[in-house]
Amino acid sequence: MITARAHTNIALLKYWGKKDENLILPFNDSISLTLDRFYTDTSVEFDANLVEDTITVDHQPLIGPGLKRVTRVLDLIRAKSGHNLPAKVFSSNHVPMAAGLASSSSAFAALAAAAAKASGLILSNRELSILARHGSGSASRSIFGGFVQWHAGFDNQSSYAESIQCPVDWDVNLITVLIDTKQKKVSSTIGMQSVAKTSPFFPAWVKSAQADVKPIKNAILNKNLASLGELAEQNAMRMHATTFGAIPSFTYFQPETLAILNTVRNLRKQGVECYSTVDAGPNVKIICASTDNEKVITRLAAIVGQDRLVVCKPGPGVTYL
Ligand code: 2P0
Repeated sequence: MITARAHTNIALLKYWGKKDENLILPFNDSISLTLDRFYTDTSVEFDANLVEDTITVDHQPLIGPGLKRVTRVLDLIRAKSGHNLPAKVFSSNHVPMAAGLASSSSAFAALAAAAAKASGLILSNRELSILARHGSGSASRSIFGGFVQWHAGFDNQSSYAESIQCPVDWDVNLITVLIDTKQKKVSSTIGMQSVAKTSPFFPAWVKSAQADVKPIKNAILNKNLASLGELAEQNAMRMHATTFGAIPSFTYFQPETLAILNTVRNLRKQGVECYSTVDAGPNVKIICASTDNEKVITRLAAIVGQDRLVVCKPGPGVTYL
């Protein structure tokens, strides 16, 4: 039995749309920060005595589309290692209670790492990233810690993530604002499919996201928080603009999302260097230096309450326990 731990990541340059649905190849590169606070532990054992794969997530048997994705990753590993044994998988997510952040990124990164090792395979992080990608695109990035780039690529082998900077040796952290902890109505998978097919803004999104790759990477390498934050916020707003143009139109924003976005802009006008990003849900993540946390938290706590704010630091890549 092998146990691996992987941490969730938040994209500062978003993955939003697949050019190949089967292989999970994105239209554009994406760049993320792996977080220290939220992670998944997954144990895997291949056992000839089992009749079929048994997958338990947070003490519940996994069913539906999630199960199909896990089986897909396990099948790839079985094919690679040349055995056909059923697997027992036990996974637990360590995120604040129903935070709406139980991201598939940490789940599939931990699964790929644990299952590959349990099969006796010795794989590089790049190979693990490719395997994790088949479970969920964003999981390709959670194999690595700190700042990470997922190269879109053009086929299975060329679409992988790699480290930009780890450890992160400058002061940048991320404050998560928990606005709605319920399951979202439009999943990321469905949302990105819909915009890629129907939103006239989608081609402009892909073009602008790909153009952001170098500037965002440079901002990270130059440890330039203002440049990184501005580019990340613009990128997130452009991603969400595609949803308004979709047929039918939809949005992940809720009234509190807009209130937080405005507050962050106002804080900036008052000289506090803080920037927002929003994923496929209503929660806002704020990028700032830890020296500004108190100012940001005081203002945000007045809107949502202190108990809905979680400060995250850069986290590590996948490890074995
Ligand atoms: C990201 N998101 O780059 C973007 C920004 C959500 C918004 O990656 O279909 O769960 O499983 O590949 O990885 C969430 O999408 O989607 C995501 P699939 P995934 O973080």
